[in-house]
Amino acid sequence: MNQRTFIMIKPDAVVRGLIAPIVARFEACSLKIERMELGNVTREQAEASYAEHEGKPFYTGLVAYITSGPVVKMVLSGPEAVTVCRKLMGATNPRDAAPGTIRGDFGLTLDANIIHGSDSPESATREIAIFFGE
Ligand code: D4T
Repeated sequence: MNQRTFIMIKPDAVVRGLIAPIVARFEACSLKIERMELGNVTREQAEASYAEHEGKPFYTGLVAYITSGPVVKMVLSGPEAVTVCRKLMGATNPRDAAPGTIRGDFGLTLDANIIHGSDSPESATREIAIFFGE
């Protein structure tokens, strides 16, 4: 089934000059780039997208980190795009992520784990609304 998903290349990856190699991974899998934009995440967007983590010990740091510098926001589409992108990204904690995945190859720590991708089609719809106003 054709799906859309929301992907964000996080501030640590942008600072380290990893935009091109990360985007290349998605293009290599024939995912279509529908939208792509470099910019900052506002505090309101960060709080809306991480609402499920509010109150957890890492929440404050998470919001501070995601608003700390430019990110690349993308909408990608293709067959089973949500699952395909999650597989390409690898496990949330880069230390658990398999070699060959984006986090496995480029990630260092859980609190700066390179990339975000929607975990379901419903999350994708919600996140695309938050970050692209669609
Ligand atoms: P995101 O949302 O960034 O794609 O990550 P995941 O969907 O893979 O994982 P998540 O929602 O469980 O975590 C969101 C974000 O919080 C950071 N984090 C997570 C952290 O700093 N400490 C923690 O203990 C956990 C569980 C990493 C990703």
